[in-house]
Amino acid sequence: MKIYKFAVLGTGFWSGYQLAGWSELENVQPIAFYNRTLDKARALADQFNVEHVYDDVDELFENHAAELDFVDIITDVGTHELFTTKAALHGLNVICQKPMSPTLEASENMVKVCKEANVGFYVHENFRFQAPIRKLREILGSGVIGKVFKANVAFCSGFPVFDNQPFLKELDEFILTDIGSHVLDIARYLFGEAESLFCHTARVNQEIRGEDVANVLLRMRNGISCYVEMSYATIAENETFPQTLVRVEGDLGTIELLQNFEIRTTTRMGTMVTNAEPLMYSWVDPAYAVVHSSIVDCNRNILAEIAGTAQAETTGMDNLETTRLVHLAYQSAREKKVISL
Ligand code: 89V
Repeated sequence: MKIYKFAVLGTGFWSGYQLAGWSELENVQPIAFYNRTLDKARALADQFNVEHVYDDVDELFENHAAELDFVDIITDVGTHELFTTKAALHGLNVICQKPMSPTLEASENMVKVCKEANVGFYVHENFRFQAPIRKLREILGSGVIGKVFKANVAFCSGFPVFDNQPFLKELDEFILTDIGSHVLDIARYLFGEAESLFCHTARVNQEIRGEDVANVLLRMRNGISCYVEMSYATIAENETFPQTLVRVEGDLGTIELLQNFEIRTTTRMGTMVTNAEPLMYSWVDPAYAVVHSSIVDCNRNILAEIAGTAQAETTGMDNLETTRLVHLAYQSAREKKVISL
């Protein structure tokens, strides 16, 4: 069995979970870690029995590029383009956390650079791999609710996300890039591509730079009206973090993905209840369960393409469509107008 060797760039809050996710797959092995603070790289390396740590990414590539199959980029978004370019020039496949980069132009350039270097480029877009989202799509695909005419995809929370990820406070563009990348991707995964959008944004929390509320109304190419809402300013009796709730209405019925992974499918015959709980690996933090669990399935899907056994869903090329929605949503909010795609 071939073992696929990889380097991790960035050993912050998310990397431990990403690595735990990789450890669920038997044919991968981390070889080297880079972090701008070497001590942090060493601490994670000790945890995952990795020998080589660097605070100079070029040195890592010089010493290990020949034995690596891919890099997993988990650094802050401002470095994604540079590190992707460096890895591609060393002939390595690239996996990058979302969002790809701060601008659409840089994201397009990352896709181009990897294409020219003939390496695979994948965005670690894991929300569409969540167990309840997969199940919901399966039910939708069965045709039980008939022709869909409208939908709502919602991520509205008051979770103190800045406690674990303080850098999010400093982003000029926050929730559409951070959560919009996920939930707009879910909208595409369930309903296909959009033909137009309109967006409102707001900043409720005055201690952050960017917006923490965004409401995006999409008209999909197949005619579905899809309302995608996101908020980190929502104080509710039932805190749903980090779940995305979905409601889909068709001419024969409605599917609702509710809190606690319950999917209720209602037709004129009655309501069918399906439970779609995520797999609870031992390393999953219960506060992030459904997201952490989906890391494994996203990794498996990307690795299958690197190994040549399947096609990855979240290629850079595919994710450019989600990235475009994020940036057009900002444009719509700024210009107060409907944007055609
Ligand atoms: O997956 C993410 O993008 C994280 C979250 C806190 C939602 O899990 O920001």
